[in-house]
Amino acid sequence: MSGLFITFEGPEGAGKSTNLRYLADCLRAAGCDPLLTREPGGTPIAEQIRTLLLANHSEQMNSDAELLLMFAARAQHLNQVIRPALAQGRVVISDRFTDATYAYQGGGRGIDMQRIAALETWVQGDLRPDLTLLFDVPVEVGLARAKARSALDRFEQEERAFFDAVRTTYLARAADAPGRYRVIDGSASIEGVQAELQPAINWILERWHA
Ligand code: Z5A
Repeated sequence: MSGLFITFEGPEGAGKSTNLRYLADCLRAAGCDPLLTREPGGTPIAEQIRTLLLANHSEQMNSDAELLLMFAARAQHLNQVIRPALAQGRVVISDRFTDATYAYQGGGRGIDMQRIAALETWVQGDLRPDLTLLFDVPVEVGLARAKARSALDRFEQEERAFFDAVRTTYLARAADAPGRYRVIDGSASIEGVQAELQPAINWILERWHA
């Protein structure tokens, strides 16, 4: 048995978490019980790595160290949570996954994409999301939402150019593989975004029933 692996991606404040809850409610109403998780994180060990990654430190975190910590957390998450749930035939929905590594560590930090691809293959083998919902918002809209919500974490304090590169990388990846991605306009009203999600919800339910 093999489940469905769905990922939510986008720059900060794009509405991933808000819409993940909405999508999960729609699936539950149709009788499907998705497993909801997130990256970095998703297991006790991976959540400890998340705390380390998001905290503001007096010492600057080296970009390679940041990249390797992302994949260390991912290895734990995949083996403890994602793979077992998929093997049981469940719908797994992760708030961020490896597209975020390409966008933030590749686009934002400037790490060679081939290096990321090598780690992706090492840690994941051939496992890739079946569907990725990319919530796209202009950088200033997303950052304003993040600032209004809570104190900024280590990533949210980056320069404007960093966030521009993150957004550009996400959109380029979606354009390269349109079969896997649905790009959602995250700057629309909450009701407008939810309406845009309906085809994806139907897509998931059709495959879950099959
Ligand atoms: N990261 C990385 O660098 N490499 C990796 O491989 C991975 C991650 C996996 C943690 O991610 C950080 O880790 C992240 C990238 C890095 N960088 N940062 N920061 P995270 O997902 O935990 O953190 P986040 O991106 O900052 O999430 P977020 O700010 O919570 O964004 P969101 O989930 O997309 O948004 P939200 O919580 O649903 O909404 C934000 C606010 O906007 C909230 O008050 C909502 O009520 C409001 N909102 C949402 N939608 C709307 C609409 N449509 N209209 C108006 N207001 C709205």
